[in-house]
Amino acid sequence: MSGKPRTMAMQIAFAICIATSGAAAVEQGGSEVLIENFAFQPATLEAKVGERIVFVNRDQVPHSVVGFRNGEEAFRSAEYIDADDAYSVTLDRPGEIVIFCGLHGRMSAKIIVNQ
Ligand SMILES: [Cu+2]
Repeated sequence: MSGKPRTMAMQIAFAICIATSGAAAVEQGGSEVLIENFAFQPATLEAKVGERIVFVNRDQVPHSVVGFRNGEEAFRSAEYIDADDAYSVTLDRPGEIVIFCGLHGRMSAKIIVNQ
């Protein structure tokens, strides 16, 4: 087995992992956002860089999570987070993130990420 290409592929995979799924070893504690009654709870959350946020769908219908920072997409869950499923993301930089559900545009929340 040649180590090098595989190592690089793993590094890339790890970087993507940090950006999108949050399954990173750098997490320092974390917070939970519930998706319940077609709303994110809490509607506003303060968090820190490096913190892992877990979105849990408590509704009996699918939802999704899309985060925007300065009008640009910062992260996006799978198209459907099914009932009692979860999606997590690790916050990689400070700023304000507006969260939407990709399926129900009126559902929104805010995460304020502090340094
Ligand atoms: Cu939804």
